[in-house]
Amino acid sequence: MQFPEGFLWGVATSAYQIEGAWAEDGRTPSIWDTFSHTPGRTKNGATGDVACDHYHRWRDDVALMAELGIQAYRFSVSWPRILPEGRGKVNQKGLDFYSRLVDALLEAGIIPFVTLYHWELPQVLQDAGGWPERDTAAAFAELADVTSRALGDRVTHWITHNEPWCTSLLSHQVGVHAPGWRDWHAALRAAHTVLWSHGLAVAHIRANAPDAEVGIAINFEPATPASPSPEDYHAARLWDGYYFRWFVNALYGRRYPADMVHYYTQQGYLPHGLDFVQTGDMETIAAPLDFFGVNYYTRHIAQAGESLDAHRSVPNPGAEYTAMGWEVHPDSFYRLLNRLYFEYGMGKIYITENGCSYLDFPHDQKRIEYLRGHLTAVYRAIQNGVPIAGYLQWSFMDNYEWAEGYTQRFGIVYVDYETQQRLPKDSAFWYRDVIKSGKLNSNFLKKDAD
Ligand code: IFM
Repeated sequence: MQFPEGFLWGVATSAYQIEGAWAEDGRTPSIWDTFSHTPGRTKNGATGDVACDHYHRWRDDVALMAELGIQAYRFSVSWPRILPEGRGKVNQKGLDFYSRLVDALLEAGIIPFVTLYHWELPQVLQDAGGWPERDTAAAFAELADVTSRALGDRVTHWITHNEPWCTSLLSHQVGVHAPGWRDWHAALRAAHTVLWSHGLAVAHIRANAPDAEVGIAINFEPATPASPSPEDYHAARLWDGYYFRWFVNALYGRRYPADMVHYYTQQGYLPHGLDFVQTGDMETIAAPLDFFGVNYYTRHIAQAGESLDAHRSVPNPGAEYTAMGWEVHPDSFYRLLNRLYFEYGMGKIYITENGCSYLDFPHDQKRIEYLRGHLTAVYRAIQNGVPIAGYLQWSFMDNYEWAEGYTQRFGIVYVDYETQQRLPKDSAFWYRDVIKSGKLNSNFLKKDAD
């Protein structure tokens, strides 16, 4: 399987998961510092205080990427490093860090993809109400402005938000991510502010970096009914509205899906309807984009009778599961990519995240099989005409997996947290060879499609 000429091969990380240096050079705490320092919130009480110490080791990390032939690197900026008070006063030291990183990447021939929000809301903004409040969107627009002014002369690929579903529902309704709320109404308000702030940010990036490509990274867990019964079908449709259509429809000018507005209202999650949506918001949210970022790891098997609060995919006996307990299902990825193009007409897609946690080191054959299977799905979708322009593997190196702390390892590069040594796994060399040839040997099996 030969990938098209110019297909971009890269890796991805995010600031809090790798940087460390949580209180250095003027950075103030984010909601993740508060959350991870609160007993009982993360596995073994793990924090991102040190993480991979990338803040001090970035030069070596870029050099290793270059050695592996990586062509694009997606990273995020830490909001409280750049705007320690959330808005207003700019911390030049914070901006300088990212500016140096961008220069080093460009010098190594690696294209930077900058994500503005990968979950590090400054704690001061949380104290003022956080994402459920509209003012937070105005503050985010300021971050977009300041950052794109500073880096827009060199950064050609921008991602406003990473996984708005996680920022809103996972963090305010399910409650396993910072700030750890369990409040449906707040979660739905947060989802709206996040989406609206995305549209505001797009305008700033366009003004400061007119030639750059701008997009957003959305995460998916495509729903499959557990059986062909109408009840299970209905459960899958509900999950689809909750996870997929609420976000994608709004971003693509279709507004919030009527069936979900009805459902949420019936459940009492929208006690005053969509009163938080103001005139013009939906048009701002649907600002035209240059690309659509897809994050995919697993699917969701839905069964009647389960509420969205239970948040549990029906187990699939005999299937392969990763260390996260996520089912390996490349065919759902293939179908998702087709749906995005044939149903929504995305003009250009980047896979902004895809990967798996396995603890094996250095011989991580299961990761190689996972990546091969999912790249095969990408290849098959391209054959159908789906315009996929690149693939950013998650993650370049093992890192802080949020509430899971350091118990999960998503990297193609192993990190020894005692010594901070970086040790490429077999998958890193495998990926290097794929990049070099632009070619893949298939492991697609008919059974994957069942
Ligand atoms: O580590 C996360 C990342 O921060 C966002 N997407 C999913 C990854 C794996 O859980």
